[in-house]
Amino acid sequence: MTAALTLYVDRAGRCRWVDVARAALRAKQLPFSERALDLARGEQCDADFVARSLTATVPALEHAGRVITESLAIAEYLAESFPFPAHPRLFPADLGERARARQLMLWLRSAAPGPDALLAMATRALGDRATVCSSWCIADSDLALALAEAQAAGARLPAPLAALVARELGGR
Ligand SMILES: N[C@@H](CCC(=O)N[C@@H](CS)C(=O)NCC(=O)O)C(=O)O
Repeated sequence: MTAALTLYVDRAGRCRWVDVARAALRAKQLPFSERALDLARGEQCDADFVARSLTATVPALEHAGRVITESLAIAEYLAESFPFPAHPRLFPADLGERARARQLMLWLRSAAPGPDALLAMATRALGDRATVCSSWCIADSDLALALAEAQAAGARLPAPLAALVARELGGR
């Protein structure tokens, strides 16, 4: 039997990184429960959560006695713990494409790009495709969530980028 998966989320539902972790769990078709922390009230600073999470941030994934934070680390943990073919892939099988997905996800986190840089990179990343790599991977959800945030802040998305957002987040 699979150990329970618990995702710690922000109660306000405003954390894009939580959305990435949730998208990864859903893409892997794994049952999971959520525990909401009220960040405004500092529940992430609870001593037990700090000790177990190390970073005192959400998302945090609890599984088999481990607590993993950082949405990219959570996606990689899920990819390795629940591998293809028993579970759908989160990252491409091809080495170069896998590096491309990680490259894009790391850039979104480290560069924290403004709207102009984000839209320009996203346009280059898609080229004439609908996805960042040759088929869907978690970087598509990650990019769509970044674009949706920019759109909500007033950015106008070119049609291919709007289509990515609609496809990835349409059901929300
Ligand atoms: N790079 C992290 C970012 C996580 C993060 O910044 N989480 C915020 C909420 S969106 C948080 O937990 N903040 C709590 C705090 O700053 O005290 C990831 O990808 O998961």
